[in-house]
Amino acid sequence: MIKQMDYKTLADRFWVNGFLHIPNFFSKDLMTKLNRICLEQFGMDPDWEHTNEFIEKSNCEIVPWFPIREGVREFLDVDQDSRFSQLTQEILGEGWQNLYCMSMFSKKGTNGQAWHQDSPPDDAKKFNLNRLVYTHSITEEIGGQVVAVPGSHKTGLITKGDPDENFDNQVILTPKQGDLVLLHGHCWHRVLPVTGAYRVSTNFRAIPSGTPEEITDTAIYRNMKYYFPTNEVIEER
Ligand SMILES: O=C(O)CCC(=O)C(=O)O
Ligand SMILES: [Fe+2]
Repeated sequence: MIKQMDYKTLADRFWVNGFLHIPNFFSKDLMTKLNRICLEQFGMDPDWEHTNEFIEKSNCEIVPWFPIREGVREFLDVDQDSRFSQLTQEILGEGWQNLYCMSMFSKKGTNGQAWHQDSPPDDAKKFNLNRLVYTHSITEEIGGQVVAVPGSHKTGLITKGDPDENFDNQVILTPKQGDLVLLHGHCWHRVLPVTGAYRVSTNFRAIPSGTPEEITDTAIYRNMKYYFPTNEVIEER
């Protein structure tokens, strides 16, 4: 059980770095159940949903699925977990909202995702919070580690440059089954290539009060801005 004071400490740590990795937040039983549901949905070789242009430019080779939208109630056990909500409230404040729950599948031999921000950092108060739940362990063999730059949620637009550059101050996270990773949408982040059989992560995205629901329609990469509703590169960088 996390104590009230601990939520405050965790939220403070989140706000310093723009991300926070909490081991063993959810039970292995629940995670194993959700992972099985994801694998039943995706299989091992799902079709791409994105355009070739997007995949080439963003190195983003994931297939998304929205289980709660599809009525898969098992995912509500995460969504409605009171510790999960309390921690979110401590980070985002009164009036925060769920945005959507998105599971992401990557096949063996895919590139992961290049450096990006999930939403435009024009206004520091308007952003998405990624609440990433790992239903299976990420390991060295599987690949797909999450990489983030501490403090980059406070520095505005991600710099132009090599989509997969190694930064001296980057931090590599290797979440295990049941771990929770909280990641500010303006914090620079990427996912390393997937070398094992497959990789699944599930993002329970949330927004603070005053943030429009369309905030994640536009994502920023080091080489482009991309607009998902029309699958268009809206700016080359
Ligand atoms: O799958 C992950 O670990 C991170 C994916 C990501 O970049 C995101 O959900 O915004
Ligand atoms: Fe992201």
